[in-house]
Amino acid sequence: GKEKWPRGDEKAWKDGIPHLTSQVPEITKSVVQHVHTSLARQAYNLDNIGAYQAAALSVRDNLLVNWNDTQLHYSRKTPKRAYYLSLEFLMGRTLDNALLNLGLKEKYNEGIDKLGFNLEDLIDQERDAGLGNGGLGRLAACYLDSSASQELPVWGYGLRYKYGIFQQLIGPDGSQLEAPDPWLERDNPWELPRADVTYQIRFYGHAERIEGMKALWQGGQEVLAMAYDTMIPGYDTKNTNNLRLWESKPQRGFDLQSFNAGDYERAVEASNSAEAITSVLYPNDHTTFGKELRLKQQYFWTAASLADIVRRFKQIDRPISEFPEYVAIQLNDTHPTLAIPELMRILVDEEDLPWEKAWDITTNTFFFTNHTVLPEALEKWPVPLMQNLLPRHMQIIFDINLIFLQQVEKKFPGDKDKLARMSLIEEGFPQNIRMANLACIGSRKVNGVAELHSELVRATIMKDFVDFFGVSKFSNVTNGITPRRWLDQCNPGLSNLISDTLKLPKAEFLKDLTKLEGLLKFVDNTAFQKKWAAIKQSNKERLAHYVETTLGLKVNTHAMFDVQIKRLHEYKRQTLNIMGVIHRYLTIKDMTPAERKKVNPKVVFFAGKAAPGYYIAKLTIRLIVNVARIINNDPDTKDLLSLYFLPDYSVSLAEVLIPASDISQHISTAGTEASGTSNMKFCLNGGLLVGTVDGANIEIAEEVGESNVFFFGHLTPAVEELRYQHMYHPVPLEQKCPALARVVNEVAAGRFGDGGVYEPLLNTIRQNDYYLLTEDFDSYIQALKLVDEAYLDRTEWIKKSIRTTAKMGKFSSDRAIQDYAQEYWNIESTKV
Ligand code: 4GP
Repeated sequence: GKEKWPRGDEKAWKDGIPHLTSQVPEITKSVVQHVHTSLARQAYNLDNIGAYQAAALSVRDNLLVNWNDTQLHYSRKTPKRAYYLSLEFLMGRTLDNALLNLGLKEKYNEGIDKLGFNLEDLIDQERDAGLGNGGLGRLAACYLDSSASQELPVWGYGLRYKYGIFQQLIGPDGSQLEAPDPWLERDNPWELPRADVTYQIRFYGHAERIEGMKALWQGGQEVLAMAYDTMIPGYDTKNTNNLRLWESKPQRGFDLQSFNAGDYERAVEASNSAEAITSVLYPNDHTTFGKELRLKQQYFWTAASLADIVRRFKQIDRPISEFPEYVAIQLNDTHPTLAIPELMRILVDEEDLPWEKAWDITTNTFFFTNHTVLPEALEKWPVPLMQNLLPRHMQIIFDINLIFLQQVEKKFPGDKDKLARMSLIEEGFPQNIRMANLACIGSRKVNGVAELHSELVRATIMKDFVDFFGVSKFSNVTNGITPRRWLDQCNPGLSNLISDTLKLPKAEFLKDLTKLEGLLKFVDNTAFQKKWAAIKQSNKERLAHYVETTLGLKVNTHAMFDVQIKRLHEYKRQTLNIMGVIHRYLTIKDMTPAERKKVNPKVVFFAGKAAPGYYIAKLTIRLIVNVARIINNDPDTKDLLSLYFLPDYSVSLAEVLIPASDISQHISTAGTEASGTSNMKFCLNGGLLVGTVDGANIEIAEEVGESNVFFFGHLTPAVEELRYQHMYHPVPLEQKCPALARVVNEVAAGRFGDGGVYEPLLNTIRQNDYYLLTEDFDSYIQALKLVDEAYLDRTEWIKKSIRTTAKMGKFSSDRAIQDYAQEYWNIESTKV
């Protein structure tokens, strides 16, 4: 039926609604207006930063038109919605991506040009939104892009950290130094503060049982959560979703009572502690810390998000029992697991539901993704800490556990060990809460992020739960990446060439990446090969230009570019790579001039941050930087081998590095890298993969064919036995792997500066060798030799490169999100 106009003169309202500014004169007008009004400046005193801000505000107006329509559409249609809860969203820059998704890049280019600025320069003014550590956070960002692009009603929920991932500097001795990342220092045009969307979040206090399973939680401290919304535009659609980030604030700015009592300092302190909750992103990945502030972050965020989700559900006026028919919540790792007891608290204590009914709703609402099987990453919280900070949740967790263990006992009578392993509580001093166990039993489905990883999840950390629940609860969704950012935006030359060659508008393959297969027909076309190679070359030059302007170093763009970029971690084995570089250096040094003439010149790039407290990882950076200093200045070798550590790795830097690679390295010890996503990005951009048989490398090889990847190293099933051997039957390094021994000895002897400094790092190889460098080094060197040989036949190489790109369709995050939408969330797209 016809809806009633809500208030006032309908025409006055309708006339005032902004529309898209899609023509150049409108665009220039809107930018100029923002210069004058929002920035209070004029043409006379406008620099690139100001021009960026005005352009961003103008683009934001466009996003808002779509965003408003989308939100209205969703509230009218009331489709089932999915919510992606993630402590990290590593978004990178927004302006370029927004223009691309809106289809307005060319028009803005023209408009900005007319105003005497250059759009690419303005794009470079933007600071990355670095609200994440690595893979897990960037995956969340890709999933938001894919959800919006496929017109799926999905919102993200996270925290608005005042300081994102730290800035990495390299000190005079080559070590990593950390500086804060004040990314909000300038105004952030992409966020909408919503002072009207706030919730009170309680900490501490006491919980009293009232009747049955119900309790009353009172007292303690209350903190305010305020929403900031970020628009997530879909590509080639009006649908524009939302990412809602919470900021913590003191209840009333000041504790009025202490303030009036003259205790000014205490009042300020209270406000400090409330604000501290969302002040910094924890810079560790793959480890847990047990810090109270981190637990506060987790509860603050899940409680605010759930309050918001429940409020939205209530607007549609359906009985609470239908909650799972309207709401699906994806838990991105165990960080948001407190959402499970929090929903129980809401349902039992506030909605008055019986426990069983509440548990039924809860376990039909949540879905849980695991991102790593590394034991040090399995989240545990001390019971006393939880008891003190969240007394009611501790009760609920104990209750869930009691009921659950009774069921386990019924199914496996007398199996005390099983009971102990499956319990939510790990015995000890203190006792700990096992968050992965809680996430598993509170969720409808559990998934890993690549085939091998999901198998390992079933076979190791979730084994008992597979026995109990049956295997169908545990499945796989292989990760994906958005082709909008990771092809079209970072590599426009390649995207244009593909479009011209396939005679398809870009939207065709950017929305259905399997269309890239059409390129296979052109593999043998020499004209096409030439164009393909020319684009790679210009991307190498773009990277060289970046290195020259930031580090003042000249890069040989005629060499092969070999790239490893990711968080520094022992399991990712950057150490294997740097040892390989040193090996290559020593080998070239040993050669006669005639032999050297045959060497394939190579440039090796590293980038990545180490957790500030991760000593061995930081030492690896220091070694890389100091090796670079020696070999880049050695006249015998410098034309044949050079090495760069690019500081302060970020999404934006990845966008320059990835399209420039000839090969990239993904060389984790088999069974340790859950998936990897940069492997997909490199291959999509025609870089070949050097890697171990691990994570998504395996599925990439399945798609592109093993002849187009360079695999090496032991396989997962061998790893455990090898580690056992290293523990109990150690063989000296000299015997085990003479080639690596030589490299280690050169480092220890001080060839790259004070060798003593690196002893702790070298000892990880000489002793235990948990990550099995000595086992894989020879086959690694062999693989790199095959790379050199293959590179000699440039035409064959280009063909490999084309074939690789052509077969990357599977790795679009659109495919991954469709999997989640259909197999997990049961949501449908709804076009605005
Ligand atoms: C990462 C995994 O290490 C990586 O293999 C995977 O591609 C990524 O998640 C996305 O699923 N894990 C983390 C983490 O970033 O903190 O556990």
